[in-house]
Amino acid sequence: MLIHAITADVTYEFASEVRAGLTREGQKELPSKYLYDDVGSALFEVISHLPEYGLTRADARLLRRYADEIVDRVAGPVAVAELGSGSGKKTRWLLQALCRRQRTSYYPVEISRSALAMCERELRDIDAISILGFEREYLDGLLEVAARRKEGQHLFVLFLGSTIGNFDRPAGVKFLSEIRRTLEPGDSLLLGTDLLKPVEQLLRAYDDDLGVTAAFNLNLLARINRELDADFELSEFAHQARINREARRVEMHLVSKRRQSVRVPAANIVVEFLEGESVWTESSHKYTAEEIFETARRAGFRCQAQWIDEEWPFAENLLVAE
Ligand code: AVJ
Repeated sequence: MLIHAITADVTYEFASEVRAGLTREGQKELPSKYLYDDVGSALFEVISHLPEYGLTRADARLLRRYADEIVDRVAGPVAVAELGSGSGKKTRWLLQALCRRQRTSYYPVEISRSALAMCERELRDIDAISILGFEREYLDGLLEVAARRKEGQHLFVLFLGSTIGNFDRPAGVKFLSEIRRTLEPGDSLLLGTDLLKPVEQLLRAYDDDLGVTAAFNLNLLARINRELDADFELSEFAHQARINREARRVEMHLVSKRRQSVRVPAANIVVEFLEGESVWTESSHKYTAEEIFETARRAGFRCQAQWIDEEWPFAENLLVAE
């Protein structure tokens, strides 16, 4: 009964956000968090293995190579909270380094139940770890973790994989400030950020030859069909990656191949598309290594150290709450 009530509530929220995004004046939009249902999370996992998409491997390489150095700079003893843990694979190196130093509580916070389950399975063999997952939005989950903080314990928050890139720059600062508000001075945040790179490389990374990113993007329409009873004709929409130079980001769009109308009964709308009109589904902002210092400062942190991958420009930034 309770589970049913929660599910109904989540569907209602999805329906109202779809309604708001598809009926807005001008550019139609859908929130990128809805890309990650079970199918979408599995497709992203595949994307992270594609030759064109080096981001996840760069992140993992840095964590593996510098785990001890990173952990040495974090004030202890700590409890670890990870926002958007995904499969948890790359977090292993950090947790192992920490667990050599102390017994460690690890709290992954994830909206995807299947990702959370995968993460718990992936990491439970580490010595001296205890894992408690929260199926929550990031800030709600972080508040729950903070409420469990023990006397004298610091929090070490992980926000990896350049998920921050989904926010535009002002919203990114706001989000980091909200994290900062739940922390105490001296607590740490490890922030992974993908760095600016040549346009060609970025376009390939978000429009791979195999079409996995296209499937990842189109799955959002398939999900609306599944969960909201809509009648999107997937073959009538095309995946597109666009560079927005002023905003220094890659955008994913779904472009209508013709003039068409689509019914979304559970959102109580009929949506009209012109030929060539798009729905904007995700942004991936790219940073310079230098701008992270200012971004951190504006959110109440100090960037204490930075590690950069040379093969695929990507930075791990260790921020300390001031
Ligand atoms: C998981 C948000 C970091 O923006 O690069 C990958 C998601 N979208 N390919 C990104 C994504 C298309 C990814 N993040």
